[in-house]
Amino acid sequence: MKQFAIKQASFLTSVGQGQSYPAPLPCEIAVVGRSNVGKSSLINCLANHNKLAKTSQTPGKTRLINYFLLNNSFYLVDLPGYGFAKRSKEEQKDWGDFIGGYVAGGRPKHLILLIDIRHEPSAEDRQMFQWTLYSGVPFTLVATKADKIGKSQRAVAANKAAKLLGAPPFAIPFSAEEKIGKDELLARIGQIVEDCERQAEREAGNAVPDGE
Ligand SMILES: Nc1nc2c(ncn2[C@@H]2O[C@H](COP(=O)(O)OP(=O)(O)O)[C@@H](O)[C@H]2O)c(=O)[nH]1
Ligand SMILES: [Mg+2]
Repeated sequence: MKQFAIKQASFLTSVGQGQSYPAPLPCEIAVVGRSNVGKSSLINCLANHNKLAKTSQTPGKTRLINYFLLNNSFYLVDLPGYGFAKRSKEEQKDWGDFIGGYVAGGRPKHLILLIDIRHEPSAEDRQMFQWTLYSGVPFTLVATKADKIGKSQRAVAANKAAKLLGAPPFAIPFSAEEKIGKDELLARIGQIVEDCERQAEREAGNAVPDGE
């Protein structure tokens, strides 16, 4: 099978709470996970671009939904992270309303859920996973920072993290730093994009022309 490649990547826009979203495309894939899990690094790695999405040593900086346009055909979306301890209850509720509204609103066709390969999923990771199930949006689990553990342990640790989340016990071990799992995740994204485009064509084909 021909490897799916990212040939073009650009930042499109940031959307804050209450602001309007860009015109939809057939495929929108959102990257979800706690602050600092490696969302922005994963996007940069996939896009072959060091500074497309801002990475940070300081967790919890991003309060915006960042849209990236890839291959001039689909959106990859960097969602604000959760689990930032210094946030007030009010801020946490705002985050929940914003992201919950986004996920339930029908825009994302697929969620890439990130968990740290080294840690047991947090209560918030598990809650996010429950939301995902409830939303019905298909998802792929990715276990980040796989370079931090030995090669022979990666698959086991990734699958264990997925299981602890309450998910089917499979996650793709991934490292932005060492490009581990990049080809596997790109192939997955290629499949998702293709499925979305097929679905869009079907919907266009089924549309009843005016006056009939
Ligand atoms: N070792 C290692 N560190 C990573 C990896 N991905 C991200 N990081 C580091 O984790 C921190 C948070 O990454 P970032 O992408 O900003 O996380 P985000 O808050 O989820 O967007 C940064 O210091 C990154 O350099 C990885 O694959 N391996
Ligand atoms: Mg980020």
